[in-house]
Amino acid sequence: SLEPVKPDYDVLVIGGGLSGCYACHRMKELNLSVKVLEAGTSVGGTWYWNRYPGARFDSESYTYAFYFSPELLDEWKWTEHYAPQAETERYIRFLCDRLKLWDHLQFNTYIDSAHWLDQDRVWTLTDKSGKTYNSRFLITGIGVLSNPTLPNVPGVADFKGEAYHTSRWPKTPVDFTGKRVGVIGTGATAIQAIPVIAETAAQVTVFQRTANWAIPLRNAKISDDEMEKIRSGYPEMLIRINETRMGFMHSACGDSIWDYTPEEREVFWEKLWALPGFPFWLSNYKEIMVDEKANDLVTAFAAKKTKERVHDPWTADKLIPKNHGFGTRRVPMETYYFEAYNRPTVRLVDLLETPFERVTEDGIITTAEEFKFDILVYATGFDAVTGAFDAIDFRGTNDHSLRDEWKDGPRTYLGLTVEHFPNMWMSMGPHQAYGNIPRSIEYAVGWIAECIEYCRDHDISYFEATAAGVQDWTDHVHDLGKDLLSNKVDSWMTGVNKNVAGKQKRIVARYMGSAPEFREKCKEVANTDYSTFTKM
Ligand code: NA7
Repeated sequence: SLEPVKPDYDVLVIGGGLSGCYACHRMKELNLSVKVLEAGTSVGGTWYWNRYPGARFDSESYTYAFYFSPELLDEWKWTEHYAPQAETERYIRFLCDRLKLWDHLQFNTYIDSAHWLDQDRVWTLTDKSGKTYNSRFLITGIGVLSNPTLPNVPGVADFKGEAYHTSRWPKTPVDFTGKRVGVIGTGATAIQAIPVIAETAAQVTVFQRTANWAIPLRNAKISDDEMEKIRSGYPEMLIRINETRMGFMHSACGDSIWDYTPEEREVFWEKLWALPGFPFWLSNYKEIMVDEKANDLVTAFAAKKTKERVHDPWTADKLIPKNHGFGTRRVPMETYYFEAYNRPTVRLVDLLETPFERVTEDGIITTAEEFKFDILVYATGFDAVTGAFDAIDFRGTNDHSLRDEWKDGPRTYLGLTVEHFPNMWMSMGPHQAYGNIPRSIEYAVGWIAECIEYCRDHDISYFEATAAGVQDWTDHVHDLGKDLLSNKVDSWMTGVNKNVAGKQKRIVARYMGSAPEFREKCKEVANTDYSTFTKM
């Protein structure tokens, strides 16, 4: 029609996870009208969808929350060093209560398309039911790992028993007691779920394609005394997590592996191994993620650790990755994962030896065997990073399609904006610093909020990344990643998903400079009055 489209809102936010909630808060603070559109029936994003058994943080709870409000930090009590899903979901609901976000959140709203109307300088979003929403500005908070994928194996729809993707887990807990369970996948999710499922199931068969390195989480409860200490330590903790490369509390060791004897390395690695969580990965010698020789040494140490824990030698050997070195894919943290295979009820099937033929009404057939199951658990991961964007038909100026724009890999400016997509900002889009995600979200959304405030205060109704900006940033991100062993391996971190057409080729999905460097770059741009953007 020729009638100009008036925005219903100043700002629309897609996604009611941590990004969406914080964006909502910041927009409210600016007195802008804001609506958050969320597909689920409530808030939480990742922590709403992933309620599978064993789901929990791999990072210390008290570093994985928002730090913007000392009051909120002070009020909240974590009960475990690595919080389980239910606690995190409660935490996010607590944020919504305290920040009075509920009225701005709309659930059961799955956005299909987001189109920019050039003439009106308005974003118009359409949900699955055909309802539309218009705004001046658009923020995406659609997640890095939010678009789940099922295996591309024939017959997946034929199975008549219970079947769940771990990221679409039902709210009523699944009862595994006495059941024959097939688990597909051995990523971070499966590694959390398998030991818990094995506690009650009659039989667990794990179908593994690629083994993963995993290290002990060593979770523990937080006592009231400990929580008091954590609370009084928040100001120092904030300084620390702002300094580290990935926003975690663990700093890089910085030492060269070649300055130490094999015996000294062994002592150092034993020390790191005994620590809870990430240190063995993040605080290791500086070469392990870039130098294959160094990586081989740490890989041999990790392999020895796995062998010691699994009784059956065939299974132990299969659980040790052969095609990628330690740390080159996202390292899952585990709680008695390897010991689960010592139960007589748990069996590993190597899909490289005996691939799937099909899923049937009552089980799975591989090239070697027919399996009967009551329950199938698909821990098969996500169309990651760009996948959540591909699921929505984003159209920018002159009908530019984001899917087309990114078909050979994402192209962004600061990981926050895209050329041809004016007035749109991404929280946790590709080419952003990830690491400790809530830290990254707090920074990205903060930057976006200041940018929108600038637009408001300067009557800017058109704000767009330039071709030059996008080229520079994309080159920079590629450059930073070129020596990384993790960029030479297939994984969700390199955008590879064998179940999705067009996702077989590796891309540079993540910014791999340090978080402080990322923030510095973004700050420089803001400090020049966003001079590297087109503003009208
Ligand atoms: P991941 O880490 O992507 O793991 C998915 C797993 O599912 C992985 O072992 C895959 O094997 C396996 N998979 C996927 N498709 C198939 C088919 N078709 N056949 C057999 N096996 C398959 O996802 P997660 O949910 O575990 O973890 C995601 C992130 O969440 C994690 O890294 C943390 O950051 C939090 P493959 O490796 O592709 O051979």
